Amino acid sequence: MLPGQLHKIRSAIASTCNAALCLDGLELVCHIQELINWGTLMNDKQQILTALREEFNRWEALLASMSETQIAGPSSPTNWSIKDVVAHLRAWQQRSIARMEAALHNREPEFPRWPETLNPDSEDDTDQINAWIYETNREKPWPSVYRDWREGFQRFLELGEAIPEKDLLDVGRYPWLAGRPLSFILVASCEHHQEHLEWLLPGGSMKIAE
Ligand code: NI
Repeated sequence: MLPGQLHKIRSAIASTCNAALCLDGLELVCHIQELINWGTLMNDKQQILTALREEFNRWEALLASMSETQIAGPSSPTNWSIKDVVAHLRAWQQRSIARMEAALHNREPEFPRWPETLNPDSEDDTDQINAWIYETNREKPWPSVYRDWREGFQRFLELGEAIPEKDLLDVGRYPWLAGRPLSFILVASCEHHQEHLEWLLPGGSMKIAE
């Protein structure tokens, strides 16, 4: 998919459901499914996991092609470094991992501690949460940010493998998903990574701070 097409789809999503770009899932993906016709993919565990692995490999290839200086700087609140983007993806992926762990252990999700005044499931708070994630991670060294993101992604894939397909696809399986199947969480994380990667690649808009 061309970056322009993706941006158009993102705009359509934003206008039809007011979903923020960086939520980890629930409101957003139903519209993505309609617009990108992910219907087939959404109903096949191995296709979802293959798409996630390919996305992981694309990020790994990009990061391997750059020096630490290129990745880590320069950085400002309106122009994130690639390190900031990876830390942003890692932060939201922690919530996605929490949902997958909950599904595996048949319990409620135990989310990472974010500011109690902000609601990660509300678009109204997304900008503030993203600013908080940025400030919280901006001083961390790249090797640490990279390791956390990489290990998190691998854990996410392991969890996807460990959960039976029927549980991933069953709409009513997990009450805390409010009528969505767990597969939405996998696809949403894949899509979030894809979106930020598209912005970073040549021809992308370099609009990385959302
Ligand atoms: Ni984002």
